[in-house]
Amino acid sequence: MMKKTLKSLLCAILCLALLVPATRIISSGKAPLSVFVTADWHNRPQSMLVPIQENNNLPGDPLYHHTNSQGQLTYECGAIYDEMLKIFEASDSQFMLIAGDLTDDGYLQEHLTLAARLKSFEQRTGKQIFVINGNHDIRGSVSEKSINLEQFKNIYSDFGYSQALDVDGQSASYTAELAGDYRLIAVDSCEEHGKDTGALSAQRLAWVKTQADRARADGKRLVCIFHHSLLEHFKNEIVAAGNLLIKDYRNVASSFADWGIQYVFTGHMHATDITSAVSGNGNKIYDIETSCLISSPNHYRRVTFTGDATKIETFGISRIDTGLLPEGYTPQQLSLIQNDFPAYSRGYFKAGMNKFINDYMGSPGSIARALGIEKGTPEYLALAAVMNNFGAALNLPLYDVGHTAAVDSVEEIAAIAGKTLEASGYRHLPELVGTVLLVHYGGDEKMVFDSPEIRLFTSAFKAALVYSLVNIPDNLFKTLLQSQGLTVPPGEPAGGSYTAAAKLLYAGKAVDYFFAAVLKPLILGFIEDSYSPGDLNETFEPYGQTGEPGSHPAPVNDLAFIADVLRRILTDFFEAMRLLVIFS
Ligand SMILES: [Ca+2]
Ligand SMILES: [Ca+2]
Repeated sequence: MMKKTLKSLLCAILCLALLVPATRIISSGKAPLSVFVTADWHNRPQSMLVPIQENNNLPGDPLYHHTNSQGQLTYECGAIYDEMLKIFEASDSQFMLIAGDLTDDGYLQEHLTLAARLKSFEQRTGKQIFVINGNHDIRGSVSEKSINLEQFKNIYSDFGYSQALDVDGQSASYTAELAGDYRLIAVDSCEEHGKDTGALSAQRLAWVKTQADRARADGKRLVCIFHHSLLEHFKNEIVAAGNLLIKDYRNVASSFADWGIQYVFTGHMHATDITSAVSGNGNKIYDIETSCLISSPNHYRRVTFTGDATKIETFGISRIDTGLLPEGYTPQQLSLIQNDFPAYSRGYFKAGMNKFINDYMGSPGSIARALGIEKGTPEYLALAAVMNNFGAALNLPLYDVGHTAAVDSVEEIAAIAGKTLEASGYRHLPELVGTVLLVHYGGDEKMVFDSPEIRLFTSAFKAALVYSLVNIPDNLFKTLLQSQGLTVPPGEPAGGSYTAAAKLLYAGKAVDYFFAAVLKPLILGFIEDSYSPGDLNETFEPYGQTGEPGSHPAPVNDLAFIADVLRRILTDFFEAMRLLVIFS
C-alpha cells in the first residue's frame, strides 16, 4: 500500500514537472503556437486503381504513362502521406491542419482508408490533426459511392468533430481549441455538397460571426481553414477562373477581417500563394493558399504564431520511400523517384497537362455559357468547330519532326499565318503550359513576359487560333458573328469576302488584338506574383495589429473593380469580333 502511494506520488510529481513549462507558456498571453498546414490530399487507395503497368492514360510516355489530368501522384500518394506524417512527427508542432479535398471523389473507401491512416498516426504520436471538407469530399447527392454530411462528421470524428466547441448543424463547419490563445475555425466553403462552387449562405455567415463573437469574448484568436479561395491569387482570376473563388468573395473576406479572422489557410487551386487585403474598416486578412500535397510542388507549410509575429515557412516533399510503392514500376521510374523526387513530380505534372489539354479538346461548354450560347444551337456548333480546330492545332508537335509535306506541326501552321516559331527544347504546347503553370504553382513567381517560354507560347497560341478561325466553314462563321449581334457583310458566304486569304488576313489581325487586349493581362497576372505579400517564407504582423502605419491598401469591398474588369474584357472581345467583320 505504502509502495503504491509512493509510486503514485512520484508519478504525480513527475507529471507536474512535465506540465510546468507547458503551463507557463499557456498562461502567458503570448504563447507561441506552431502548426503544420497542408491541403488537397486527394486520397485514392491503391485498391481502387488499375495496376500501374496497365494504366495507359498517356500512351507512349515511358515515365508518366500513368498520369492523370490534374498531375496528382495518385499511385505514390500513400508514400507521400507517410513522408509528410514522418516530418510532422519529428517536428515540435502538435497540430496539423488539412484545408479540404481529403479525397479524390468523396468515395466511402477513400475516406475510410485516409481516416484510418490519420487515426493510427494520432494514436501513436499523441499529435492532433484537424480537417475540413473540400468540394471533392461530400458528394453523396451525386454519387452513391460517396458520403453525405453526417458520414463525414462521423468518419472524421477524431479530427475535429469530437473535440469541437461548436459544430454547425447545416454544414461541416466547427470550432476547436488549438493551444494558448488560439482557436481553430474550420469553415465548410462548399456552396452545396456535390457541386464544385464555393459560397457561404447567410446562415453559415451568421454561424461564423457567432463563433467570432464568442472567440473575442473568450480572448481567443481564430485561425481559419477553408477550402476555396477567399481572395484573388492572381490578377483577373475572377474573370479567368472565377469558380475557384468563394462567391461574393470581397464582402465575405471583408466580414471575416472585421470579425477578427486574420489568417485563413486555403487550398483548392493546387498552387502556393499568399494574398492579403484590408477591409473598409481597416482590418487586414491573409489568404494563405497551399499547393496540393500530392502534386508538384508538393508543398506544406509550418506556421508559427507568437505574440509578436506570424511566421510562415514553406517546404516541399523532397523524397519518398520507394519501398512503400505498389508493384509494377519500371527500374527507370524507380530510379528517378529515388534520385530526384521533385523532378519526377514536375515531369508527371507536365504530362498531366498534356492529358488535360487532350481531354479538353472539343468541349466548348464553359466558353458557350460565357457568351450566352445555348447547347445544340447552330451558334454552339460554330463555336464547337472553332474549339475543335483549336484543340487539334494545340495538340500537334511544336516543330515539324517528320519533315513531311503535310501541315502537321504548330510551326507549319504558324508559317501559313505568316509567323515564325523560335527554336526551343519544348516538344509540344502542353509541356510549355505545364512549365508556365508550375511557375505560378511554386509561388514567388518572377517569370517575365519577354521570356522564351512566353514568346513561344504566344506565337504558338496565336497561330493555332488563326488556324481554327480560318478553317471553320463559312456558314458557321457567319452564324457565330450573328449570334453576338454583329453586322455580317451581305452576300453569300462562299467565295468573295470569305475566301481563305481574306479570312487569314482578318483572323490574324483580330487574334493579335485579342491577345494583346485580353490574354496578355491574364498571362502577366499569372506569371508574376501579382498580389503582395510574397508566397513562401514571410513574417507578418501578429493578431490585432493591422498593417504598417501610413499604408492604406485598397479596401476589399470594392465591387466596382470586378465590374470594371468584366466590362473591359467583354468590350475587347466584341471589338475583336467587330474587327473580324470590318476586315471581311
Ligand atoms: Ca503573393
Ligand atoms: Ca503568387
